[in-house]
Amino acid sequence: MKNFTSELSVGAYLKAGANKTVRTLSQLKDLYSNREEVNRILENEDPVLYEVFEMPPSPKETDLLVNITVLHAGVVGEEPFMTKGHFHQDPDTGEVVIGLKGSGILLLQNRKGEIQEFPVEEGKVSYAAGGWGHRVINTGKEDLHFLAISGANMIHDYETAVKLNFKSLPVENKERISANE
Ligand code: S6P
Ligand code: ZN
Repeated sequence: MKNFTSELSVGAYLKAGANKTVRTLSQLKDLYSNREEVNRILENEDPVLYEVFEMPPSPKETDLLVNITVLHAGVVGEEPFMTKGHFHQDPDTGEVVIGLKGSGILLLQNRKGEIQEFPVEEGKVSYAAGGWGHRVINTGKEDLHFLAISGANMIHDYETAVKLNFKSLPVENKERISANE
C-alpha cells in the first residue's frame, strides 16, 4: 500500500484512493432466515446492505488491509442488516475493528461454537483473534461505520461461517424472540 493520510470518513477515504464494493440483499439473501420477507423486499427493490471501502494493498503478503465498512440500518424480518461474516483461512491472522459512527455488535464465533460479542461504536476498538469468525450486525437506527485492519495475506473463508451456522442475532435479541414464540 502507498503512504496515505485521510480523515476517517468515506468521502475522504475515496479521495485517498479507496475502492468500493457494494453488497446487496439479492447477493446475500441466504443470510436471512425469513425467506418470505426476503422475497417480499426483493419484489420492490434490492437494497444495499453495506459498502466496503478498501485501500488497495500491494501484492506483498506483509502489507495490511485497511477497510472502512458502512453497514446500513434496516431489518429483514427480525434480523438486522449484517455483514456476510467470515473466518480467515490462516487461523494466525487476526483483525482489529474500530467503531467510527453508529452502533452495532461484533459477533465472534470460533470453530468450537463459542461466542463473544463486542460493541462497535465510536471510541471502541476490538480485536478478533485468529480462529474466530467475525460478523458485524447493525443494531442501531443509523448507518454503522467501522474500520477493519488485518494482514493482506488474509484469505476470507466464507464457507466455514456458513457450515457453522454463524449466528445472526445478538444473544439477548435471540432470547427475546424465542421467549415470545
Ligand atoms: C476484512 C474485514 C472487513 C469485511 C467487511 C465485509 O477482513 O473484516 O473489511 O470484509 O466488513 O464483511 P464480509 O464478511 O462481507 O467480508
Ligand atoms: Zn476478517
